[in-house]
Amino acid sequence: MKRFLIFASFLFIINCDDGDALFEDFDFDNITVQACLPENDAGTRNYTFYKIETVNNETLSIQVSSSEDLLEEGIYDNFSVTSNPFEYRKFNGTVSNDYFCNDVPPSSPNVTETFIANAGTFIITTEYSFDDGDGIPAIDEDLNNNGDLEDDDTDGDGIPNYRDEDDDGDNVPTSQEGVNTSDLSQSRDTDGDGDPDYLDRDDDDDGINTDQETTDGDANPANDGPANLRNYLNPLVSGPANPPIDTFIEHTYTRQSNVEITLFDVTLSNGNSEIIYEEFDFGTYVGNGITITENPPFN
Ligand SMILES: [Ca+2]
Ligand SMILES: [Ca+2]
Ligand SMILES: [Ca+2]
Ligand SMILES: [Ca+2]
Repeated sequence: MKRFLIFASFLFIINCDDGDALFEDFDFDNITVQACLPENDAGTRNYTFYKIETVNNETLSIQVSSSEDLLEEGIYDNFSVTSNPFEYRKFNGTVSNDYFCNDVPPSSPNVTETFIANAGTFIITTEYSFDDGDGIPAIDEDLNNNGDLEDDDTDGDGIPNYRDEDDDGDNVPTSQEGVNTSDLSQSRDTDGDGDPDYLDRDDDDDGINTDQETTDGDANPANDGPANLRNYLNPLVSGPANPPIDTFIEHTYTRQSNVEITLFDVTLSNGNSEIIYEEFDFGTYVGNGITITENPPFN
């Protein structure tokens, strides 16, 4: 039995017994993590997370059984590879993307080498990321620059700016308020008060908030007045809604789950040789975006 103790996630080993390359390179660092997800949303859920290295036809996979929804934000620990198989495989041909998610594995390509973990634990850390579709990177919606995205809520509607599609609550979406995404400081500022329109609830500074500059009874100020100069951008026209507008537009954003898998004290064995990792970063699975809709209370 030969043992290799590995401290990094990159490895090139020659098996001295027969001179063959044990692994072509075992470099999975920049390969996308894919997943077979459970269809049930209760009871035991079975996941397979995997990577396919297409140059040398190698795969890494880990099967996880959990009573919890691993796509929900949280830390899930105390997994053991003895009950959640972690495997390296080498094939004699191209491995298709649906190889792992089929109930019956395809007859080809054939597995030519397998290393199976016989010891080790892993932890799964799931974090959410959001996109409000306003074109502004989340980091640039951290207005007070304190590294906390949750405490920047310009309009006080309970939805922080980084996932608020209408940051100033004037019922004109941020994406339609002249944002210069390559240089935010050059974004449109109609009244020149230093607050860009997307963060200014009274865009023309006529004393009437933009959300109230609607004369046709709907909650959309962007269809009142001539097309080339809407009332909410014209300080000379202020026809406040009567009765006043008392609703915000419906807010939507997408949410993605980022599922990071880290293994510890892992021993991979093919029966003849063992490879030991103190820590192995499997990678992060990024789930499909889920659309979330909110109707924040008007203020
Ligand atoms: Ca908000
Ligand atoms: Ca926003
Ligand atoms: Ca505005
Ligand atoms: Ca106004």
